[in-house]
Amino acid sequence: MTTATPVSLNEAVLNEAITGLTATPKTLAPWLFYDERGSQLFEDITDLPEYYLTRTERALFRTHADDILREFLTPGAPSTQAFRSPDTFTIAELGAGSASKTGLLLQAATRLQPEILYQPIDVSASALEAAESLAATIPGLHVHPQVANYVTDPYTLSHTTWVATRPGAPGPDSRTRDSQDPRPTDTPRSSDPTSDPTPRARVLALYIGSSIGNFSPDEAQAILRRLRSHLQPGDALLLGADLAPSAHKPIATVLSAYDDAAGVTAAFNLNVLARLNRDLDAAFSLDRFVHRARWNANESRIEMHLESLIPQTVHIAGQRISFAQFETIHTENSHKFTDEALTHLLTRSGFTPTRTFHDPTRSFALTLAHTL
Ligand code: AVI
Repeated sequence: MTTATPVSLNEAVLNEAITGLTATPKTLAPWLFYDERGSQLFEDITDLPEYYLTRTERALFRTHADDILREFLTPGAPSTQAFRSPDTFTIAELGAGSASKTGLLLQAATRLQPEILYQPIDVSASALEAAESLAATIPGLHVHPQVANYVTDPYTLSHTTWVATRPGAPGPDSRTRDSQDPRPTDTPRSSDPTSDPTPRARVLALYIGSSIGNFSPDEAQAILRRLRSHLQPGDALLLGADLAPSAHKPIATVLSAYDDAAGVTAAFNLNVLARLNRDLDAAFSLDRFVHRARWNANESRIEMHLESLIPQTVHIAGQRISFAQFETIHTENSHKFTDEALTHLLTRSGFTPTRTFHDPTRSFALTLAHTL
């Protein structure tokens, strides 16, 4: 996959369009989906009856939020009713979006620790505004957002509690801090006020939503290795991934999640051409292409393509792009994992998987992996 270079967005769209559409086979990178219209269509997809991923992962958070935190803080310890966190911790999230599922975990976190710092990282500033608004509904939650592309941009993960750690410096939560809070911002907070003035917090990093599936195996490893380099012993990753078809999960179920009856995924896929028309003044006729979703068993992935219904030529920024009838533009891969493949990916990225939470039909997995 090609990612946006640090030029203007329109230039990045143009580079991607020309590079991808003059290649053989033709491709367009999936980041092109997510303009304003595409982001709305993706939100609509997550509510579709066929798109089981979001609701299954949400149900896992609803059922297991307390177990996930207990396992993060005390790996392997038996579940006891009266659990107290042995350490201070903070929660970070790559590609947080609006963080609607994460709210369930954050709520559970505030039952263990009265104040919790949440560090969402996302390329979309408007999505982060929605993540920030969680602070209004979860007492004790402090949100420190970062606008960054976690694949290409630098990002940071704080290992301190939510208050400022340098005298006089604004704290990580300075944008969201409750104005009623009586503590001065340069007062570090710790369960033991006489302890280290910059108390270390363990980090639980979330990478959920099966976003990992949209990258090639090498790219996925690079993303996780980079995340691992920000983590320290005692930290952990919670990875959410869609599972491969199995005896409990027919291929047809997976395929229909990417080819729904209402045509929302088709509209999402075709929006990439509409975006090229809008952003680059290209001249794609959307009714001359159709959405195709295919299962590629060798690569264990759903592929999305746009197929040209007729032979045609389209002009983009002075370039002629010719299509044969039935020729496709490959727009997305969505890898589906076995538990073994997830273990392999995590291990070679420097993590030790410690526990996996499955839904009853083993459609989706939330895997907790420690840094050890
Ligand atoms: C964002 N990502 C995890 C989605 C997926 O399922 O691969 C994107 C998507 N493409 C079509 N439908 C949803």
